[in-house]
Amino acid sequence: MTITETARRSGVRERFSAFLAERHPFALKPALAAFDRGTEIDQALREALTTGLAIPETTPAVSAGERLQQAVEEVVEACRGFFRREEILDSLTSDEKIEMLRGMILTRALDNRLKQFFTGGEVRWGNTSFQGKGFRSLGQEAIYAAPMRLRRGPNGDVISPMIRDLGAALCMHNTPETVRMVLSAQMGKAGPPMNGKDLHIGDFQNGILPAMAPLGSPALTIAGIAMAFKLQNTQRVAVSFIGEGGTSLGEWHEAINACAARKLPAIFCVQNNQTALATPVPEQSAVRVFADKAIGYGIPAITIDGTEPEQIAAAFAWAAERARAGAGPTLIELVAMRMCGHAHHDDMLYLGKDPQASWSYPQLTEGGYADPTLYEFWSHKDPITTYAAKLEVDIERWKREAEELVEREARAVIDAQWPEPSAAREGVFTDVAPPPSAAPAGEGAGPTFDPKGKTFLEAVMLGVGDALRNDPRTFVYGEDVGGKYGNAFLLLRPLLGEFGDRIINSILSEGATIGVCIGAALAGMRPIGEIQFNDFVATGFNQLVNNAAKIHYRWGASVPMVLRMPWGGLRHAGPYHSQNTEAWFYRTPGLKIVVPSTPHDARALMASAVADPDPVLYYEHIALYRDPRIKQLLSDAPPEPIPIGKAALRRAGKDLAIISYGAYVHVGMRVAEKLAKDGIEAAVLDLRSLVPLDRPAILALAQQCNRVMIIHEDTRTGSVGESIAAIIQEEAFDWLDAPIRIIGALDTPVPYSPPLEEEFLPSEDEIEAAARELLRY
Ligand SMILES: Cc1ncc(C[n+]2csc(CCOP(=O)(O)OP(=O)(O)O)c2C)c(N)n1
Repeated sequence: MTITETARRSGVRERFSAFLAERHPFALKPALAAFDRGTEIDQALREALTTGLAIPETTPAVSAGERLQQAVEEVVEACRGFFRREEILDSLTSDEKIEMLRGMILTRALDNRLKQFFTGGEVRWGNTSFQGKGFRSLGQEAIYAAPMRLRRGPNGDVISPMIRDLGAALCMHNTPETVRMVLSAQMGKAGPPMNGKDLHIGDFQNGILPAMAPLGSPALTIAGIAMAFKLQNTQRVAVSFIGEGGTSLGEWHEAINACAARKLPAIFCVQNNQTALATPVPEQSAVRVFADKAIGYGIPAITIDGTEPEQIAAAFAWAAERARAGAGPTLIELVAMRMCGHAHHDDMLYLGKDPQASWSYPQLTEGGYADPTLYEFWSHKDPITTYAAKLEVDIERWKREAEELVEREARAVIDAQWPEPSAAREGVFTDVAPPPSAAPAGEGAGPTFDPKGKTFLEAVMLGVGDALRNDPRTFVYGEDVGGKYGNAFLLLRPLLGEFGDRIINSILSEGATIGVCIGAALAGMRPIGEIQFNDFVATGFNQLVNNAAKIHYRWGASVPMVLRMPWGGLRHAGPYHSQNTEAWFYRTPGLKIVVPSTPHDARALMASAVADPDPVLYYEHIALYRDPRIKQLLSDAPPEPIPIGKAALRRAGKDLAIISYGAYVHVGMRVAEKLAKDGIEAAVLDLRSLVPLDRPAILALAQQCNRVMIIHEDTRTGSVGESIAAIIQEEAFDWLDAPIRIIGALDTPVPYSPPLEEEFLPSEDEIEAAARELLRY
């Protein structure tokens, strides 16, 4: 790296020194000396920082020389990055500079108008004013510059603004529609993309992933979008924004780690605005600077002034170049200060007095919780006035124009319709298929059990193989699924030869597994995620219930992903490898759940799940994997998909309805056979899907048999069985001759030792006795 013309420009030496002192202080002296001499900086650093001392290994099998060389190369690379950013700075055109200035002005005009909406009472719902809920961005408008050199527009890069990033969103698509979208989101009016269902902003068509309140979650969606971009080889980049408080969230760390480990094309931006909601930086983290968090993930990072748009534009352009070149993610920390409350209602508490919307910063008064010393310092660094002064332009006319534009859109929002109340019921799922009809006994049930057939485990594998073969967008992502291994049960091993590059090891993180699938699905892939044991889904819970489940309802996008959930007990595997987690998600609107009980259904339901436009949890019972009693001969060709939501009547009968799913279908069948010996005809309904539930099949059977027993392996309280019983008693009470009986496991964790687990689980004998008692009622 030689000193270029760019590096000779005024101010570069100062910035270079500051950069080194900030990130690589021990390299400051030699690097600056080389800079002053005009000699090769790389070589100078290598000579100065590499020592010939004979040091033994640093840690087992790692030589000191190797470690030192890595560290030196890191500094060399960082210096190259600095000069590349200087070149980019040099290349910013006057049009771009004017756009950044006007973009910041528009951002502030919009923020002011949101504040006016909050205080003004212009929008009324019935007899009361509706203020809306919104987040302020005063002091942080320079974020407008971040996407300046990204690929903007449809099929370009994708950013995930945090809740207050109006500026970044405006830059991605600087149009009156975006202004209206922001205003409409706060005011809950009909209009894209939220149509009143959420207050956050976004426009995915134009590369703006709608923001989420759970602050860490979108970082994982961004990791998934970056994964898709890499698999699609499109040279697109995905960008995550978060506040310094949000960097304490595990999901954010998981996202960076997932991207770093596979060098995905992503950028992570931390906006350190000095306080989270009310928690100051020193109480949030012990790091020196937030950029240091990157060290833990082996990616480069920089800390820059978050009020300097040119520095910001150059930093993101450089990070995007790295990402497009396959060098992986970069962390950019922007330091600024929030010059307003966290949200409109918080201005009063932060500043001590509710301010009027204004072009200049409000006074901090006594009683406000903002730090007065910091506030005083940052009040001299208003990004709009400083940049206008730097460009030597008069901005009064642009302020008026921005105000006029914003006002036009605000008026349109005031006049806009409220969403139709009925819309509250719509949009949980992408497809609006009518409820399926009950399947008559035997229909579509697949072949009979045959010891020469395929196991349940092989059937799941075949289903995954069908999906990989049929659709190049499909890939598998989960812990230990790839390489030479093929998942914890070796289920995927037969597929590794043919599809090894599409069976991808995730990092050890359920949040990342699920989040990456969500993002990849949004970006056009068809991911099949795997949770090694469904018990561990708890550490990815937020991604399922707050992200995957809500996207379609909130802003209309489909999330076509499948999440495989090896599941259940009966194997003496203890409290963390045996649970039934289906009820956790059964009551979360937005997630479909399938629970196959036979090899045929396992393969056919995999086909349906992969083809489905919504997130589908695919529960595969581990105790069925190698159960020789339920093998089935399967054809080479993929089977007809089974519509999700269609139950199967495994056995016809008129005396008792046994309703079950998963492994307990077979227990139900065995009990029915025993009862048949006494002339009792018990029907067995295999639900096959829990969401949507085949209500017609359940109700028809209840009406036909007049006695209903629901059996499942899950613990009893709050179970799917209790929910089904409630449906039957509400809708088929008149047909019942006896109370509905629900049999589930004890309301305890799953115990390990064989006698304990057997006590915990409902036994065949217990179920048979309950059935006979019910028949006697
Ligand atoms: C996971 C999560 N926990 C808590 C909150 C409530 N909350 C909203 S904003 C906020 C502070 C965020 O601070 P920071 O990440 O620094 O961003 P800033 O608001 O300062 O821009 C909190 C705690 C949330 N939205 N999400």
